[in-house]
Amino acid sequence: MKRSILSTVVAIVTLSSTKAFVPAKLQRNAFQRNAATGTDIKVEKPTGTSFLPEETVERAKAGSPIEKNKLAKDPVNSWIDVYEYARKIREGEMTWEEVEKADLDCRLKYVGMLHRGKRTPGQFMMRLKVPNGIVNSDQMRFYADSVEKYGEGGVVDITTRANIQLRGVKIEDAPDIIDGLHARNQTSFQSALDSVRNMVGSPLAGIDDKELVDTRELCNALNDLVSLDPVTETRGNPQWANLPRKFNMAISGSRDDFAHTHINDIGLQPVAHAETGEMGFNVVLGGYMSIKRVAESIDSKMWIPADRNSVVSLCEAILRVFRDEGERKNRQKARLMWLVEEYGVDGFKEAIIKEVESYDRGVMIEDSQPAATGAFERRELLGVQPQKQEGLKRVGILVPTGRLSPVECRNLADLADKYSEGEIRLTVEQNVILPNVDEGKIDDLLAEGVLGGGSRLSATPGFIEGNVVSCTGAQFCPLALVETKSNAEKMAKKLESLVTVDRPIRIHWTGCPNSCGQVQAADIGIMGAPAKKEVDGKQMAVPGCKIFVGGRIGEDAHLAMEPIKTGIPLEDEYLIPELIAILKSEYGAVEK
Ligand code: SRM
Ligand code: SF4
Repeated sequence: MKRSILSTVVAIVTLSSTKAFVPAKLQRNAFQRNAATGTDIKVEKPTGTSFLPEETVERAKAGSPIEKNKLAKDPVNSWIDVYEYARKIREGEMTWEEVEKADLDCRLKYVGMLHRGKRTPGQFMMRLKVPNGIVNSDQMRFYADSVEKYGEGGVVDITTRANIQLRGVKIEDAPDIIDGLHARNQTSFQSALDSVRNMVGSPLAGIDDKELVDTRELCNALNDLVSLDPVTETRGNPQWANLPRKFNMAISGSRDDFAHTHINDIGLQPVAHAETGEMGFNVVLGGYMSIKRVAESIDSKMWIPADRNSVVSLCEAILRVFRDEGERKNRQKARLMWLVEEYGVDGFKEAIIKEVESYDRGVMIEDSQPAATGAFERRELLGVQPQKQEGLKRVGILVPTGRLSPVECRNLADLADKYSEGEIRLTVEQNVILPNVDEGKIDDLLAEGVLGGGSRLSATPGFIEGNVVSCTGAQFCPLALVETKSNAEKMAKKLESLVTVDRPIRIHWTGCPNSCGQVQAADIGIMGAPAKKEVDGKQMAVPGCKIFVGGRIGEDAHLAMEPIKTGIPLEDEYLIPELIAILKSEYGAVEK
């Protein structure tokens, strides 16, 4: 097993950092043009492929079309190409249609830019990295300023990985947005395609009276591991720029598991060591959702202490093995779970221990530890809730389906400046939390016009409306079978008016079987699917859905693998009665 040459450098960078929580260092632009040598990024950074062992490159050569694209021109080139394309388009030397097709559809994803060619030709979704889902008011206003010029399609989405996506972006504008993000300590680099995705942590980190681990520093450290070049200290880390597939990591900070560790490739679940009492993490592996397979994470039989060195080393080791040994031909079998199964859990554990030992950083991996027992109730994120700090509260605000207009972004930024020292936390439920609100100012906050009246944002939503999650759907996503966000928001309002429930009911929508909206984890999951209905005596194909019931999250997580209904037309007349019947039979709803 070959070790990458940068491992040692990364070790020095990660080990030398302080233990206290510090935000990732201010990032300089990854694109620093070398005046002497022109614009070839290869003189600035090695390629992603240069880190792969020969054997892996050979497999990639015979691999999927995406592997061949990555070999034909290394994805790290996109970090510079986007500037070149933008300049040429701005100067009238070319149009976006003339951008090399493999760049347009594939490599620009390494800048976080996904061409929405099917729905809005020439415009892109730009996905960011927001480690631990923490943003500030200045960043929120920057998002609004960046998309406003694109009119109706210029919106900002909070994603199911507590992340931000900017919509409508044109190539010629991308450099300014990327530079603006980097100046604000954020990036869009390595947020899509075969990259490590946004680091999910606890949205209550540092403010939680039941916290076991503060996930902020760990999420920042892992974000830096995968997307900060340890040599140039600029964004974009070639070492992890050619993975076999997407890779998800999540760190839970409490027994609530707000980070959803069970549906991530690596999930860290906080558990104290049974003998020493030291706080650490049980490591679960391989959770994912896709068209072909949906898998809950499995116990890796590993426990590590909850310190930065241990967490970074373990994740680096798993990533290294995954990068070099993962499947390169069949993308449906390339997620981590398949590699773990190939090794067997014990064999994989052995390989990871050996890899971590080779780093020589003094990290000890132990057997997984018994999880805490005793009653524990998963807590609420919406509304006014206690914090560990006396006199302060956290206030969870519903952002219906995670969609924010530029005006709503600015409204949130203003609220944050007024009540939470500019800080805004994003959740995987696509909502926000204002932390550290002075108890004495809660009434003022709740009385703010932007949280009431006709506003979409609310700190006191109903149990159904407040818990809707939705993927992007047909408005922008080329893979969608149906429209989701507008249907989800409308349908939740309707249900709220028709039934009473006595607890939050999580209804998730997803436009296709990729399940970005995580329908298998929902109380009720609605997945876009074909359906038929009778029109003038004839069966007509219409947009429809499958319905999943009974997914669970938290300590007792469980995925609902099979739909209980299929082929339901996505219209009130058909869907509402089905949902009301499920709400009544499974969740004790009473019709109004
Ligand atoms: Fe996803 C592909 C949107 C979370 C599983 N996902 C896509 C693409 C990129 C498809 C495309 O080319 O357009 C979608 C972009 C649409 C757009 O314009 O926004 C897309 N996924 C999303 C987001 C935005 C949904 C949302 O509205 O919140 C989420 C972005 C997260 C982020 O910030 O990085 C998103 N996607 C997820 C999740 C949930 C999670 O991570 O907890 C999953 C299931 C978990 C998983 O990955 O195992 C998920 N997305 C997929 C898959 C299936 C993966 C597989 O192994 O096959 C695809 C298709 C693929 O990768 O080939 C996909
Ligand atoms: Fe697009 Fe399907 Fe993901 Fe929804 S679930 S965002 S439709 S890929």
